[in-house]
Amino acid sequence: MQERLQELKQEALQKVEVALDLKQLNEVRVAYLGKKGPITEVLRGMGTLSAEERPIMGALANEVREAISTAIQEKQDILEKEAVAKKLASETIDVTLPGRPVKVGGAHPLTKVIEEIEDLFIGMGYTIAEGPEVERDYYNFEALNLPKGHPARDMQDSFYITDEILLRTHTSPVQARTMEKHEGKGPVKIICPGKVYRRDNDDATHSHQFTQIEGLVVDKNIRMSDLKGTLEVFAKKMFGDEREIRLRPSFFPFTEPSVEVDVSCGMCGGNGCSICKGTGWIEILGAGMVHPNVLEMAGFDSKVYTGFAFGMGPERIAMLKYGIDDIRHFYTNDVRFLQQFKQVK
Ligand code: FA5
Repeated sequence: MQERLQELKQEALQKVEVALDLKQLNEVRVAYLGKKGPITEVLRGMGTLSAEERPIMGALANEVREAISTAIQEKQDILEKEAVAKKLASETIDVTLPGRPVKVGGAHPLTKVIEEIEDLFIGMGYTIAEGPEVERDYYNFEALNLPKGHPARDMQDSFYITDEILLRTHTSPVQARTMEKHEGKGPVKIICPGKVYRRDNDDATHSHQFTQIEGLVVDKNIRMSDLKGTLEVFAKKMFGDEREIRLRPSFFPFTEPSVEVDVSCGMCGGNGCSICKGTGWIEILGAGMVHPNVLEMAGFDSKVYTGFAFGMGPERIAMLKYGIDDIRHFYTNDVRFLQQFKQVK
């Protein structure tokens, strides 16, 4: 029995020695010190010993248990320290490594152009007005001197929702709504940016959904020369001091007289090239003096008040400013296109 105990001790100590991790060590503990282990087994057989042998054997068994237990505890301390060291090593941060760059987006080029135009007009004392994109036929057409059945309605093919409700075809309804709110009292000095919708076929210069910025000034003694001066400041700030504008007679039912406004071609300096189709001029917006009918319908006395209005497409302005050849680039979210405008202020 004595030999068996010594054998078990050697065996256990060796297994403790070679245990690679805490799991293996625990297996040794269970195997040798557990209730069903061989030492307990040996102790159970002590009943067969003589009274003199029993205490000697009991002491030896306790000594063996103690030795194994101590060895396990020591090994456990070592393995735990190793595990902590390993974990720390695996979690070490190399602070000298270069950081991973975070991709930063930028405002959409159209947003930038719209904000630039807004800032410019805010600097001239305008405020920003907004209106609904789903609009009443009344504000989109009738209040703008375009009664039902008027042939000029065909100039803007519309998306109707009901007979009376449509997706606005231009931002001009915002001027009608704003004038109405003023209840016949000037001055009114607003710009209205926003989305508009037309049943136009998409191509390089047309989109079924695009943006417009409307401008409206109503007060006493507003003249065509005020309109021209305002648009001259706008064109020079947007495109450069060397650029000129010209006004050509045109027709809009809500303005009289009406004009199309051209800016001198930046590519050829006005001499004529393929960009301006040989004319030296590029069309940028429609404008005119607010029609007396429009003023009256909104509650203004057209004998006291006059006004001018203009409407432009920021996509076309941005295309001219940055040499963009297709309006669809604005809507297809190609980051290669968008990234080029990240630095543009
Ligand atoms: C109008 O919409 C008038 N409401 C503008 C106006 C306001 C005139 C106030 C007088 C007084 P027009 O249909 O020309 O006008 O459109 C104005 C601008 O919107 C055009 O110069 C063009 O830049 C842009 N535009 C028109 N149709 C499209 C389209 N399908 N895609 C992109 N831009 C367009």
